[in-house]
Amino acid sequence: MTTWFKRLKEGLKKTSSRLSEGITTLITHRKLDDEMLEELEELLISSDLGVATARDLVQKLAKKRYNQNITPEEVREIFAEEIEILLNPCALPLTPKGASKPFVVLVLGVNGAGKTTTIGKLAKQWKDQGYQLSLVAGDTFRAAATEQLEIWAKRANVPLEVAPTKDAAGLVYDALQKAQTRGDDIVMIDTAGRLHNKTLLMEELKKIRRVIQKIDPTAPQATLLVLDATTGQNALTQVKVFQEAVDVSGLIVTKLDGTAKGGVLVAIAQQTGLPIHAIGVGEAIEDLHTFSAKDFAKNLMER
Ligand SMILES: Nc1nc2c(ncn2[C@@H]2O[C@H](COP(=O)(O)OP(=O)(O)O)[C@@H](O)[C@H]2O)c(=O)[nH]1
Ligand SMILES: [Mg+2]
Repeated sequence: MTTWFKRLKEGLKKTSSRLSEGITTLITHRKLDDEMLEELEELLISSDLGVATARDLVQKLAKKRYNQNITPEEVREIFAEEIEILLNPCALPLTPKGASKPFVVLVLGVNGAGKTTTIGKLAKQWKDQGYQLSLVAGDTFRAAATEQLEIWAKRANVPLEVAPTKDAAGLVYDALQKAQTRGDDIVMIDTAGRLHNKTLLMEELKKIRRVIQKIDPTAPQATLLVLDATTGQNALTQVKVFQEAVDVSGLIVTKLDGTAKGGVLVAIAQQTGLPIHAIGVGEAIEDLHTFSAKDFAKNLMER
C-alpha cells in the first residue's frame, strides 16, 4: 500500500466506519427490501452525501439486487462502484502548465477553510517537482496570515511577496510583474476570506482578478476554491457564493480527516460538476494529494 493510500484510508476512517457500521446494522441477512433501502438512504443522507445522491445510489443498488439476499460487504462494494462512477468526471488533476508564464493560481475560500495551508503544501510539492514558483500573501486582513504563509514559503524555499499596506490588488500587480521578470512558472495567490462581509470580499476578489488580467488577459489560469469538509452541506452554499463573484475553475476539499461528513465530497461533485483537483486529510505536506475517484470511493466504503 502506498503512503498516500494509507493516509487516505486513515483520514476517511471517521466517515467510513460510520457508514460501514450503519450498513452492517441495517443488512442482517435478509432479502433487500423497501425498508432496508429506505434506511440505507437515510444513512447516506446523514453522512452528508446529499438527498439526490443518496436516492440515486439506493436506486442503483435496488436495480442490481432487489429482493435478493445481500451481505453488508456486497452493499459497500456496490456503493463504492457507483460512487466511483459518479466521481470520475470530477477527478481532474491540476497541471500547472499553460501557454503563457507564469501559471497564475488564485486561491479562494472562507476563513479557516485551509487556503494558506493548501498553498504551502502545493508550493512544496510543485517546487520538489522542479517548478520555479512564488507566493503572494494576498490575505492582507489577518496579520497572522502573512506569518503563516512565510513559514510555508521558507519550508518550500520559494519567494513570498508581502504587502506593506492592506491593498491586496496592488500587491498582486507588483508580485505578478516581478514573477514575469524572474520567469516564474507558477504564482500562487492567497486571499482573504471574510465571508461575514460578503459584498466587500466579493468586490475585492473581482478587483484582484481585474488586476491579474491587466498583466495577463488569460490569467488566472486556475481559480481554486478551498472547501472545509467539516462544514458539511454548507460547503455547497459557499460554492454558489464564490461562483457569483468569480469563475471558480476547480475545488480542493480539505479536512476530510476531521469529520464523519466526508460524504459531502460526493454531494459537492454531483451538484457542482466542478473538477476536484486535490483533497486534504491532515496537516502535513503529504496529506494533500491529487484526487482519485477510485481511491476515494473505495476508502469511503472501507470497513
Ligand atoms: N485536519 C486537517 N486540518 C487541516 C487540513 N487543511 C488545513 N487544516 C488546518 O486548518 C486550519 C486552518 O487552515 P488555514 O490554511 O489557516 O485556513 P485559511 O484561513 O483558509 O487560510 C489550520 O490549522 C490548518 O492546519 C486538513 O486537510 N486536515
Ligand atoms: Mg489563510
